[in-house]
Amino acid sequence: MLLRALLGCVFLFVLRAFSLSSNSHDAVMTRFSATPQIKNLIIDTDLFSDVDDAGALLLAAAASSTDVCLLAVNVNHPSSYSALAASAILAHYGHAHVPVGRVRRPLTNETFFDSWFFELGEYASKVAFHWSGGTLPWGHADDAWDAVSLYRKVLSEADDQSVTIASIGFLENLSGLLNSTADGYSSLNGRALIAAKVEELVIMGGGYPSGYEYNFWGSNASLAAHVVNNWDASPIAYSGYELGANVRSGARLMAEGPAADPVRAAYIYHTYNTSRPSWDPLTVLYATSGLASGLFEYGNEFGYNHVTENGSNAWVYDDSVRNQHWLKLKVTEDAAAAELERRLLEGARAAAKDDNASLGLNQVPGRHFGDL
Ligand SMILES: [Ca+2]
Repeated sequence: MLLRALLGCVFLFVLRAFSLSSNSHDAVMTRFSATPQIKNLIIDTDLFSDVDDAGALLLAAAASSTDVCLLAVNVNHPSSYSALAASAILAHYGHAHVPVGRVRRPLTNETFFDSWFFELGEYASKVAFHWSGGTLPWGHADDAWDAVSLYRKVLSEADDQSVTIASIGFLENLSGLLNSTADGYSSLNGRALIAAKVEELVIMGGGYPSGYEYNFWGSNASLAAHVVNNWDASPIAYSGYELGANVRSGARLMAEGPAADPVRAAYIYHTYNTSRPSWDPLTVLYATSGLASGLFEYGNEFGYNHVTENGSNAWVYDDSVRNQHWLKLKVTEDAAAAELERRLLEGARAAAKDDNASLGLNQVPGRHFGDL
């Protein structure tokens, strides 16, 4: 894990090539004749007011091993603790090198307070402090990349049609990417860069076939409308409110997960040992594994999504548009929850095993949550 953290996806590529070459003589030949297809992934998260973003980051980090390469994480909430916590989580899961981007607005020191239900707790600042690490250690949120520049850098460096973007929060950064113009990274404008590099955009937001959901109205509805109504340069898959609302996860991670795991702690801080809906983990699971995961199917054959200026959305059944779909579960909600719990636990245990092997759990700086 530490080696991978140092070398990033170069190590992933070599590992994949070696894996292919070790199978057979024919496979040895493929090492020289074919490039292993790796799915490149960028996450855009509002990690702040719901812990399912942390669960989603765990899944993305855990998937980034043999088939997925996590290129960057952009944060679309302006709290400095959101960016710091993202960096901390990435570092814990062996991705200390992965760059973190931030919104163009000034960062704040806001912390979450559940003024709606007085039920949920704050976790971003606590995870950021106790698990400080990665490219943005505690106190260094201002070192984050400008999210739009980070998009343009990693997209310009990626193979054509190789990048999946998973949006699990607000659409501010993606709106900026869409509006961006040629720079030192690429002579292409945002729309052309997306067309060249993005294989699929996966958006958690809206309801299907129509709805009024937080990720579209909760920050700046006009930016959500800008992205959804103008993104025609790649296929899009939508993960709606109804997909994850009744898929409850986190309970097994809290009950059985490693004591020093930051995402387990985040769920405990946030939920007080209950579980949460799984909007973002399901979205990232689709982004990493697609329909091949066996959990999803498309809810429509054709048409496109439209967002109004107040953030509501409705599907437009235009049979000339064939590259936009909303997702439905192909399995029961309980089965989807069980699969998420399995993956969350497996990812957390793999990271803990690595830490124990290399450092010894009690020697890891900043991790003092053995009694959680
Ligand atoms: Ca989110």
